[in-house]
Formats: sequence, structure tokens, C-alpha cells
Amino acid sequence: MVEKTEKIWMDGNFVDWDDARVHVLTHTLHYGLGVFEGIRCYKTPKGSAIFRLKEHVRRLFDSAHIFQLDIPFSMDDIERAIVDCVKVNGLQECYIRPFVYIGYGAMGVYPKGNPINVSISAWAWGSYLGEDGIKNGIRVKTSSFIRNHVNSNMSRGKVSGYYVNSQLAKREAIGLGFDEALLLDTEGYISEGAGENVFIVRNGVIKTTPLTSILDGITRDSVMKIALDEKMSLKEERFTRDELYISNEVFFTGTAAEITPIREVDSRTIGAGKPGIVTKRIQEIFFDSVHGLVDKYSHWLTYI
Ligand code: PPE
Repeated sequence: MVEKTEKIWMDGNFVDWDDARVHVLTHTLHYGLGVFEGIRCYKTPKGSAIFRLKEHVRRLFDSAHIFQLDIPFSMDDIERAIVDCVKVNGLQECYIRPFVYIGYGAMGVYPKGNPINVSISAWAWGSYLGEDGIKNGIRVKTSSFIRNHVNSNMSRGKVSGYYVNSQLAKREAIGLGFDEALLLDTEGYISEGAGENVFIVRNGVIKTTPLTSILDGITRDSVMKIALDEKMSLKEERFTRDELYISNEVFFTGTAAEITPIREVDSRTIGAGKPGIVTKRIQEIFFDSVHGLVDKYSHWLTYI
């Protein structure tokens, strides 16, 4: 169960958690076109801070733009509302979920004139793939489900409906005893996890999937900046599942998943079967950054 807080922001006002309701004919509930973000707020020595707030709000508006959803608030309004949502709920560390959805009005796939509603919720959410996963790595299964084709779903948008594909993959992986699913793209190359981007490290070179079939992850971007600043060798390049099997290290990145090492893929041990040196170094810098301990990346933080 999600950990209940006090208030949820809905269309400009805070309402009590239990009163944050919608009509059953809310368009997005039926047809899946809603756009959202996942953002984390962390404790730092100078109080709580939201990680890369501006980039998340920018991506929310980009998602809305791609799908022609006219958000009736400015980016500044939403940024302020996100900060306020953490504040009014007295949360020190939390996950924040802004959601833009098509409201109640017409039914059918052309909802002309329906309101565009916005909500912002925040709650305490621990590690997505488990504390043990972050520390020791997880076991992953290549999915029999393929990531959405770029011309059927546009992956630069973070859209509710896309997560049907993620749920199919994740259920399959869990059903088979794995922790998470890894999806291929329509050409058979590695795409991303059900809710994470993926990186491999082989012979000292870090590779991550190029921005075609994947979400342009903000954690992915942070990891790429960290790797370049650390003078590590990094390529955005397609790779196949067998290249992944023979990598020295593999890890997932995401706001919810943070940086989660992968120790096994399709019953093949990755490297030494435990988080490798590159993964651990990047994890350390990332976690120090979100907790306000790295001056170089202090511009990534918005203090509450
Ligand atoms: N790919 C997908 C498909 C994805 O859902 C996410 C985030 C990412 C990559 C990483 O993006 P970023 O968070 O900007 O680094 N997934 C969100 C939702 C997870 C959920 O189950 O809910 C998240 O991590 O917040």
C-alpha cells in the first residue's frame, strides 16, 4: 500500500488525501492518455531537496506537448506546487508524482473539450527494487514482450498507457522468479527495463541504449554526466542481449530504481555476480549528489 500523507494538490488547490477523487468516466482511466513524472526528494545537510526538479517539469510539459495536452498551468506554477506538496505534507524524503490527465466530459477517442486536469501527490517510497537489490544486485529476465515501436508510441513522452507493456513484462519476469524485466526493441536490440534505463560496462567502456525506443531518463542523464566527469569511456550505442551477457557489469537507472546493479540476466551471471567497481563508483557519486554532498552537482537540487 502507498503510504498515505495529508494532502494532494489537485488543479490548483490542496485537498485531503482521502478526498482526492475523480469521476469513473475520467477519460484517462479508460483510454490511457495521461502524462506523468516520478521525482525524488532527499534529505541533505541543508534540509530536504528535490532532485532535478526543473528537468522533470520540462519533461512533463514536453510529454504533454507531444500528445497535444494543454496544461492549464505554467511550468513555474507546477514547480512551485511540487515544492509546496512536499512542504505541506512535512515530508523529508519522498517520491513525487505529478500527473496530467484528461478529465470527465466526452467519451470516445477524440475527447474534444474535456478538461485537462493536474494532480501532484507525494509519499514516502523506499527502494523500488529492494534495499538488497541496490546493495547486491538483482536478477533480470529478457521479456517475451517487445518495447513499444517508436511509431506506435512516442517514447519521449512518459505516458500512462505505455505502462501496460511494462506491466506485462514485469508480471512475466516476477512469475518466472526474477526481480525485473528487460525489454528488447522491435529490431531485437536492448531497449530498457519495465521502469528503468539500462547500462552495461565491458572492457572499461560504458554503453547505454541510444534515445530511440526508450524514455529519456533523467537518472540516465545524471549517470552519463557523472561518468564523463569521472573521465570514464561512455558510448550511447545499440547493443544486443549477448553483449550484455558477456559484460563485466550491468545496471539499471531510474528515479524509483535509482541505481540498481544487475547480477544475473536470463540465468547467466554478470561479471563476478556482484556489483562491479564502475557501478559502485557511479552509485556512490550519485547517492552523494542527491544527498547534497557534491558541490559540482549542487545545481541539480531544489531546496524545500
Ligand atoms: N524508462 C522507463 C520505462 C521508466 O518508466 C523510467 C522511470 C525510466 C526509464 C527512467 O527515467 P528517470 O526516472 O527519468 O530516470 N520510471 C518511473 C516510474 C516507475 C513506476 O513504477 O512508477 C520512475 O522511476 O519514477
